[in-house]
Amino acid sequence: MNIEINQTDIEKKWQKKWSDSDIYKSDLEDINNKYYCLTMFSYPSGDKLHIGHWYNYGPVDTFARFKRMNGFNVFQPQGFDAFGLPAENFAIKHGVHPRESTNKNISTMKQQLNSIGGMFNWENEIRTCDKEYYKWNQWLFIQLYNNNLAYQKEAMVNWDPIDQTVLANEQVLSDGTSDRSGAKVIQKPLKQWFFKITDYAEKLLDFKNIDWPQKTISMQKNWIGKSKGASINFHVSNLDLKIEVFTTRPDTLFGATYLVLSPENPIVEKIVTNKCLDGVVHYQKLSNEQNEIQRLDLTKEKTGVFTGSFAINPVNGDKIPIWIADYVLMSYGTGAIMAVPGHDERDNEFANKFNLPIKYVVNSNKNSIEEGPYFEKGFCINSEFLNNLSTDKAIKKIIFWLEENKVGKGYTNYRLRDWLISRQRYWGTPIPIVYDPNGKPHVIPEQYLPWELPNDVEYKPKGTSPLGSSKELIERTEKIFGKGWKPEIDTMDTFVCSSWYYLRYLDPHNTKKPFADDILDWMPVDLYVGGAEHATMHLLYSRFITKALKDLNYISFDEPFKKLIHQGTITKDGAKMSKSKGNTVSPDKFIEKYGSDTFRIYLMFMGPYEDGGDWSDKGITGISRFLSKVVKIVSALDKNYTPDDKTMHLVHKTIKFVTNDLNHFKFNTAISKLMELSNHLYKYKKSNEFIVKHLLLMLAPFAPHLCEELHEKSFNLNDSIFNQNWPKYKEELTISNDVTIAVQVNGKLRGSIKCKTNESKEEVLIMAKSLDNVNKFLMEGSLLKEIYIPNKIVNLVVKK
Ligand code: ANZ
Repeated sequence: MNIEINQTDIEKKWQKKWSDSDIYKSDLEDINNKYYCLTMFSYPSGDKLHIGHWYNYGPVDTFARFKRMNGFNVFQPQGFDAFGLPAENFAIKHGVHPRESTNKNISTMKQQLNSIGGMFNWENEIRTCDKEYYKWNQWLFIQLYNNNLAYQKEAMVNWDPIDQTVLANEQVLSDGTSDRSGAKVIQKPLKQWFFKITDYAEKLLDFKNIDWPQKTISMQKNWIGKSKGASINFHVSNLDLKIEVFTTRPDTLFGATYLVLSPENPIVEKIVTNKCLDGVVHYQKLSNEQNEIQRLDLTKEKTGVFTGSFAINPVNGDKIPIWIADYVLMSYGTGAIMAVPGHDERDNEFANKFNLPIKYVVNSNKNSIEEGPYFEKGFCINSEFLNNLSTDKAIKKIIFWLEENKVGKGYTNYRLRDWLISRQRYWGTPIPIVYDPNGKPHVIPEQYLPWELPNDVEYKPKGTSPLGSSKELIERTEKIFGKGWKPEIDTMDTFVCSSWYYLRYLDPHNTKKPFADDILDWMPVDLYVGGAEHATMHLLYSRFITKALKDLNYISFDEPFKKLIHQGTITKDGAKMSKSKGNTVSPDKFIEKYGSDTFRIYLMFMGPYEDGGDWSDKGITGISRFLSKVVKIVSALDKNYTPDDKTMHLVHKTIKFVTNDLNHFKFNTAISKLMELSNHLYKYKKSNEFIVKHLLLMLAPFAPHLCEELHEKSFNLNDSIFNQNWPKYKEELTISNDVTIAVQVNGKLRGSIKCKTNESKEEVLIMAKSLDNVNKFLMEGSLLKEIYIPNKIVNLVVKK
């Protein structure tokens, strides 16, 4: 049988057949062997999918197919994270309504996703910009609001002057620029909505029940930034006021020689003396022009001014000056510190610059009299009842003392900030809040959901929220709530949409609830695959929302993603492939030329999946040749042919390795094993049903179209190869039957013999002795000793 393959034709044929026959529709009622396999959904922002997207979806689909063939009921949905800035900016640039451009982009992307030949559950597709979806974002907001997990406050925010919007801290890069527009981010006070993720700081530090990359766990831990220490109250001299500081080193309290407040701390106004007022106001203005990242820059020269007031150190009654300085942040701890210039580097620099007193209260050695700047843990000196105690012991003792004297307490601080969800942009979920004529916010009753995004909006950014320009929205609000009522005009951060979408995928058409209770047996997601850049935002928000929904009794699990894998980054000439850099490579022309299967395998063959690699199309013809060989092997099917032992051994060994590799997401090594097998089989120019069947079954998850076609042609079955079971191997057959044994005479190699593994010693010795080159020594001398190391070496000791 000579099989000819036209890759384009078979791709079309099978994509249609798969879609018509619904073979990939998962039975969501059946949770036995459920496998929820999820890739992060994509932004329909630009025009097309690039190789990076393919690298996410192709290999994961291979894994999903492998799971299916192993008897799992796989659910692999797709959808679109369709709200947000990229879509809106695209729309503004091309002069069309975001909905129109978003839907257009989605249909292009869907077509491309289909060309992968993925086993996707399109019947469960979601688009976050559809009101059927965002209605439930609003529902989520309301549940959080009603349970004190959503609140409004005025806050200094990161303002992006190009995109004209507020950014979350996570969206500001370390050089103080926006990660999207590249603009220099400035600070601006605004009334904003927040989700109270900080209530979950401690719970979010528990990673016990999830299998995630260690690096991502560390990044979340650092982001949450737990610090244990104490809060200490200092009375302001001559005023009925106290200043609370947070310190991780309360053991150094005897060395606190001045206090520093953050310039924005509201206490500053109350304590600043007339004489110092001008200097303080001027300094506050200067520090306001800088963002947190610049202020925390350790290499920056320290600046600050005296407030004119003094505080009392509670442990020794010392009167110490109160300064303000920009290295103290309002958003961390209490926005005030006790400065210990002997033992804190920043305070040391500051004290030296402004000639403030320095006291040494920690020493590296016990009982040493040496004094000087020392920035590590050690032993207390010059600290009365703490003297000679180690730092850790002294911390415990001073906290006890603080609590007993009611001037402070043990305190744990987290770096994590509440999640700012307000965006002053159009293309997002309207926040379900209206304001009464007195400006008091009220949550919109659920019966009015979805609270629709209006269409009559000037959506180009002008610095205020575009929803404010909608007549329809203002009229709608007054009609329902009464005259003088006003709608909230900010929209939600799109990370709200993605913080729970994995729940909605399971029940996307439910009009009564965000998700039905029984469908939740599908949670948590068994495998989640996506970029490592989401380590702190999306992946932390999702965990928070899951935990909050659990506490609100909507779900019964507290982690969304059981196992997490980050695909590596595909670079082009060393730089990350991305639309903004203009270095993307479109997969389309490769698919046209080589076919989708070849392209998918080529991507997976580039290197370890979690490493990614630099794109070059150099090796793609090699993959093409590999698949042509497979076609020839299948063409050579001869029912009467019996393969030799060596071939059988290799088939079993390959099944074993490929199964193991696929279980561990090692696509590249699995492919090389399949290549090795094909090269071997190709030499014989003949194959039988066993060989063809096993080769195709193993290759099917990698080359789904080709293997479906070859499977149909070879076996005339009217059943998909993906309804067949993954092949099993026999362990004993994976062990090779043949071994080569070295034969030595007096320790010198004289030849070798081939025999079966674990052949008897007698037989091996007979074979060894009969080698010409060995026999001649035996004839010339007398055999003294026979040494045999099983399956390895024969050594004959001969005396001349
Ligand atoms: C006195 C002291 C003595 C401190 C010493 C350190 C060493 P982490 O570990 O990052 O939590 N700090 C507290 N609040 C601050 C703020 N709002 N802005 C800037 N710095 C602040 O750091 C906690 C330490 O950072 C605190 O402990 C405080 O300095 C400073 F030998 O207090 B320490």
